[in-house]
Amino acid sequence: MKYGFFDDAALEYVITTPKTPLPWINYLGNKEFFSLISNTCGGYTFYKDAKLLRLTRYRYNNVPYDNNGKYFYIKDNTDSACSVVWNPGWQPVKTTLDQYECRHGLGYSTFTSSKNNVEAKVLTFVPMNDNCEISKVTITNNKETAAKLSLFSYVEWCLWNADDDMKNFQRNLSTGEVEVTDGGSTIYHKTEYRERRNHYAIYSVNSAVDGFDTSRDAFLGAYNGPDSPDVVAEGKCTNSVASGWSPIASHQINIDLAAGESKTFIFVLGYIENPEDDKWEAPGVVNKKPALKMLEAYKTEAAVDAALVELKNYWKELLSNYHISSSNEKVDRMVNIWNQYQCMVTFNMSRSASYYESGIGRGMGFRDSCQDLLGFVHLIPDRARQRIIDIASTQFQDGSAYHQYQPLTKKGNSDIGSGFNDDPLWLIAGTSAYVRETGDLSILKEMVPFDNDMSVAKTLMGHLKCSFDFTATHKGPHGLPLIGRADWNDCLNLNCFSEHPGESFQTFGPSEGPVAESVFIAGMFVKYGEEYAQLAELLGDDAEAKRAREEIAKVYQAAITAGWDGEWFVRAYDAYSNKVGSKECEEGQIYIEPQGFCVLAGIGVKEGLAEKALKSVEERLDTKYGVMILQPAYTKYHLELGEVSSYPPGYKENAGIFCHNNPWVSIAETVLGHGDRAFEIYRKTCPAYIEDISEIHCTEPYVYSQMVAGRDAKFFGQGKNSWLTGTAAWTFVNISQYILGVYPTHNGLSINPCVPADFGDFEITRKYRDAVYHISVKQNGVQKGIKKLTVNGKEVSGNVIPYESGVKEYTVVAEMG
Ligand code: BGC
Ligand code: IFM
Repeated sequence: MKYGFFDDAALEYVITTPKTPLPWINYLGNKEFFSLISNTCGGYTFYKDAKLLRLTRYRYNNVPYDNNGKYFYIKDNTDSACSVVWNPGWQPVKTTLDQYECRHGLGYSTFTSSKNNVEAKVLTFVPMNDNCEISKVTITNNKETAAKLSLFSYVEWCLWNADDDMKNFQRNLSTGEVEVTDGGSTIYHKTEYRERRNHYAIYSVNSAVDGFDTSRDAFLGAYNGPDSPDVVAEGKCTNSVASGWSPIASHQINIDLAAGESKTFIFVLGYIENPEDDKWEAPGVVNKKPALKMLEAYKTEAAVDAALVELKNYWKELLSNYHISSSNEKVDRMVNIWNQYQCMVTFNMSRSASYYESGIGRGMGFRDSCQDLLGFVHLIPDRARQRIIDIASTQFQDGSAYHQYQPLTKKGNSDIGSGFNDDPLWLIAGTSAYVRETGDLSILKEMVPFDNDMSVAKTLMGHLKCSFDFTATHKGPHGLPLIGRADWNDCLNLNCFSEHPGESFQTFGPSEGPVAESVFIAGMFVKYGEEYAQLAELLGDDAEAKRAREEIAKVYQAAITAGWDGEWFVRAYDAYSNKVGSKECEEGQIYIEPQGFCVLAGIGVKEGLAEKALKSVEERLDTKYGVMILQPAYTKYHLELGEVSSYPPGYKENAGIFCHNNPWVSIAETVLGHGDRAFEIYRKTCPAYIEDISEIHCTEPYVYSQMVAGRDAKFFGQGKNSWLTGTAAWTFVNISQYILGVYPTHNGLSINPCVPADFGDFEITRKYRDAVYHISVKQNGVQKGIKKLTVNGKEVSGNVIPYESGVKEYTVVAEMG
């Protein structure tokens, strides 16, 4: 069952009922000011950092799930006998609407609804160049007679630090301050201004108002929620000026409309950082000059419309960096629009703010953001460059790293600390992708601090060496990399030995520390170690490249011996040196991660192990909704394995379908030339392909979710944690670089598709460095292999289009065969 449809021409997903199985959200904002908005107008807003600079409040994990937003209420007083209150997004009043449509576009959302022949259109977006969210609200009277209406706006301020707002609200109940000007048209949220932080927020409308409210209790009534505000029921605001408690901003505008008449209002919710240090207009009165400048810019419909055009053009230009035209509508839709869009959202959010991540827990993940880079580096290489430097700045001198950092401060989060032993290698992955994309070797020579301390800086290449050496020097008894607290699988906590009552770790392993080892990190080391060696060569350091390859060879050997279980790769060795993910185990005999990652790294291909490993995946882990992370699911808690066994079977890391590592297996299949199978794996988790089962999948049909419940779960096929997942980047890498086969190398684009036999011919336009490539692939019913490659009319040998500086257009014809 579907709850909407894709409008590809408009680059939008159209939701036709507010009652989707879960909130279906969109993200507004491209630079520093962001909002989340659901299909019922729920969501919240922040500047740069969802924890530290939150403008509006949200109540997570509440009932209903999607429960506080930036709402507009329409009260129809035309006929007192049937006076009705409704919202264009249906929530929070939930009056049944005569018409409802929500369109989520790229960085904007629109709502078109009507009730009793009154229509409301709300367009909401964050413009490219200002820290504000604009809502353009148009009300039309489609009745045959005049209409008498009142429009109320509503936002609830969060008093900036969302963590404090939840945990130390006794303080907040006294700190909230507002200021109201222009008869109520502009409301200032100036809490904290007093503390010389020099920032404030505004909510303003470009028209005279009939009143306002800034006290939540006055607006809602002390015993009501946003679904039944007293003020709206009464039709009369109270002009309340909040002092402490819970400040809000609400405007009342009474609107008389003749039959057929429309009126438009522009609301601006903005963030201001006063450039003139702590300038008060008068004691306690905010300096409003910057706010007024912002409001002036969006006063007219023409200005708002122009800002929307600018936003749409930005996205069109961005997405034109990789464009496919094939006979497969769903692939085109995901590649050209939604997958790349989701990659950009993960660039902005990492794992911080979604409807499932509160914005106060996780910030920017070291591992996560490095992987996200793989999906957006071709879109915004300059910003990717800065991101790499920011991430590397949170690394420690021994190569390990803070697992997360805060977007506002860019400092490592010491509550979470370090110890995830895959982290260092992801820095190589991200940097190598950037250098392959741009050819910019200068980044490798940039001086980058350790733990943000410039007195201990090294070049970025020096950081990568620390990353490489961290793994090379942290190996266990089988010659495999130590796992530390966990590797990519956060829940595989194999060093839980100290919790064994009466058992000493020393009984089992070397006295200096834990011995749990990861075959997955071995796969990473082989893959990204080689990428490190290539970077060393590019810098002319052949000796370092040679040394690196010697180290890689040792780990390769360990992976195909101690890391091989007979039919598939072992997942790990626990702290007692017992195998994890082996036929010897009672539960959790096979894990997906080492199968995908080792094979994509090329491990076991020439030895014939890779084929076997992927066959085992197909036989043991595959389902109609994707490949599960492990089987058989853990049915009981294993202290020696940790959190992985804490989930009920079929959920999350315990045998869920973790969408993130499905592309690893798909890529691995392309390494072996299996186009049909690679695409089958791609298709099973691809949102556009599962739109039809939205009632089962539940999450948004235009983006990937972190996890789909596995076969053992009660709700097999149900998605969870949509949007902020490395799945976005990895699937884009998979489809664009491996299945469609346009892969950036250091020397130029390589063309080597691996597609299903019946995929058909296709064309790709790809911007790369300063040129545009028009690539036409004649598939000839073949899954993999190029028999002829012609570039600008000349045949070239091999797969790589030699990059020639100065050539701006390349016309490429690739004949498979
Ligand atoms: C996993 C969660 C887990 C958490 C632990 C996350 O990455 O997805 O399931 O609870 O890590 O830190
Ligand atoms: O690898 C992690 C990621 O960093 C956060 N989400 C879950 C993944 C698997 O545990």
